[in-house]
Amino acid sequence: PFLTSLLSHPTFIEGTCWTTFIDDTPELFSLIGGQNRAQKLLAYLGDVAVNGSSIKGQIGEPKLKGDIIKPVLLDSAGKPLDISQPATQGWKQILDQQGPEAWAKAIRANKGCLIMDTTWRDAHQSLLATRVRTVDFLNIARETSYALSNAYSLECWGGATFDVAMRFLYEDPWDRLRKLRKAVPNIPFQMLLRGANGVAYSSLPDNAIYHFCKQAKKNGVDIFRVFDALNDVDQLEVGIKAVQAAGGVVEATVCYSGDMLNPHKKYNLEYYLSLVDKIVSLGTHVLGIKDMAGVLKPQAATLLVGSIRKKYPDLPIHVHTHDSAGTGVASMVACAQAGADAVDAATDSMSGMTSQPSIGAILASLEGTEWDPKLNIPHVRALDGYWQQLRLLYSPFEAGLTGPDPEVYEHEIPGGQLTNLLFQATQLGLGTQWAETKKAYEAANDLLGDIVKVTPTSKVVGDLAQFMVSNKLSAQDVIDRAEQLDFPGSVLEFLEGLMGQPYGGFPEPLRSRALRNRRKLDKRPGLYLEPLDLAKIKNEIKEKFGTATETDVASYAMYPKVFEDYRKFVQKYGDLSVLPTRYFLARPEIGEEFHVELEQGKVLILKLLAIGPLSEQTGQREVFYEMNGEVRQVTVDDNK
Ligand code: 3PY
Ligand code: ZN
Repeated sequence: PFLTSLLSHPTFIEGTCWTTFIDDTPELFSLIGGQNRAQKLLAYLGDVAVNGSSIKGQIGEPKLKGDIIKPVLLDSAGKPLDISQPATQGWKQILDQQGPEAWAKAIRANKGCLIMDTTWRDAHQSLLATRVRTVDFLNIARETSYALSNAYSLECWGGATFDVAMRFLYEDPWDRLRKLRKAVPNIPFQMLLRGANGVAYSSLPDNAIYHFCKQAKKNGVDIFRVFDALNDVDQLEVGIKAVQAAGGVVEATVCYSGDMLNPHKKYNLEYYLSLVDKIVSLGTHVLGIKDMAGVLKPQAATLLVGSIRKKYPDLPIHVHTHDSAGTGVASMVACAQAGADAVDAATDSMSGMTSQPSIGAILASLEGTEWDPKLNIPHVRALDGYWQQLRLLYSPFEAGLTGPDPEVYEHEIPGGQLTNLLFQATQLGLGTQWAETKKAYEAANDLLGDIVKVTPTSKVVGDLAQFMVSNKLSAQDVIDRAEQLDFPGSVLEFLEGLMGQPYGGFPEPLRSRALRNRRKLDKRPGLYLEPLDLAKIKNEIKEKFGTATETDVASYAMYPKVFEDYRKFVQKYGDLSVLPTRYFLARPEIGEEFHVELEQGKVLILKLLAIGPLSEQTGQREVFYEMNGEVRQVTVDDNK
């Protein structure tokens, strides 16, 4: 019967699958570390069958059980569009042909307000714990290249996606970038770079940032949104210079915090305008405004963008927001009207709340006006048909947000962190914990001097808030007992100066009391860090794992331990990025058939046949899979 099902299978009939058994044709398999790739995959599948998924943060199984139905884009005559090849025309072509300066001029000269789509980066970082996998972007990449062909950019890399890919998804972020680049050659790719912190949580030696940006550009990133979590210009400068050296588009960014309209708040229009002056003098192609918490109210947006536009008529402006309070669409429309050249949005079913505002709502609001982003609305909607299903596929990572949170104007928690903290509070099962955490976050921010909060400084405030809640400490307790308290590491790093200098200085006496004998940096930390020996790192990786590329070196420089753990995982289970998400996260039903395309044209047809009884002696079980018609068996430790 196995053979019959194989022979009648459409991929077999079309000749796209392997027709010979794996053991007979080992040369067809990529050999990694001497082991058969298919056998490694089975080891993973067997483990999931016995023990369930071990992906951190996963609660339960995907709600989506059936196949994902891909949308069909129609042409103006209502016929399916030929998308056998990716689209070839977009802003990327102008960038490649004319270079960053001319491209920025063309963006500024463009009539209308363009859209950056964040679905592939910030939207899933903010809603689904950054867990969306490469295979699920690739499956919609070609349609995306058409539907968003006039987009300013696709944000698809950087931020938390870099370490989460390795840490929790067992994927190489560079491999993701290369594959996506190939699949979408026409839309500029954008990444989020945390200035002198790269994609890490505190500063790295400058040469690591330069090396990283060079590799990012080489492997497919076009536009680098560079920010510093304290708006520290010295820290920002490191990122800006590194992107300039790599030949990328610099989108140096002002992080918006507080409420500019409130005269009692720390960050006012004057503060932002003087920051913009400094950023412009460092040489940026585009000015980014990053409202990471979603606190930029429409009136503030009009004032801020309008004032910058007046002062810098030729400077392209690109605005980012989160929809946490529900004002995202109104704010982005206000930005467009005040002279922004591009604003951020996410596909409808991955938008709203802690994510970006809905692309459909923004398009509807601007349609037919002088700010029209000129995207094909039916195509954009069709894409969302895919993401509706994906949202259900990733349901195990939903944080359980139920609606907008106007309290964000007080606590100012960035979108991605809000979801995270809510998730953790819910996990603890304490009904009051969430409200308490938000209040503590506000108090912690005040204690630290009302700082700009975005990765990594938002983590500092979050860690201090959780520390206060779990130790039942008031703000006054923290100050009074600072010399005795065992503060979270991130708080001490911030106070030491390892994340740069906050506007208005460090809080005293808290800083001195908490640091005790630790040093106090008053200049950017990179000045105190020895350059990394990148050649030595490469050799070490090679010695340990057999191969080492420049992008491996860049990963190692950012996250040495995470990178090593990831490579060890791959040695054991192979590259799992090709495994469909449903089977990555949960075991199939007995007898359910599914396919894994190891490489183009190399398809494994798999079926879980049985899970054997627990051996009392070994604590193991045998798992039986049918693979391309042959029964295969793996022995798995039962960890339950
Ligand atoms: C990140 O740094 O990952 C962010 O998304 C900041 O907003
Ligand atoms: Zn964001």
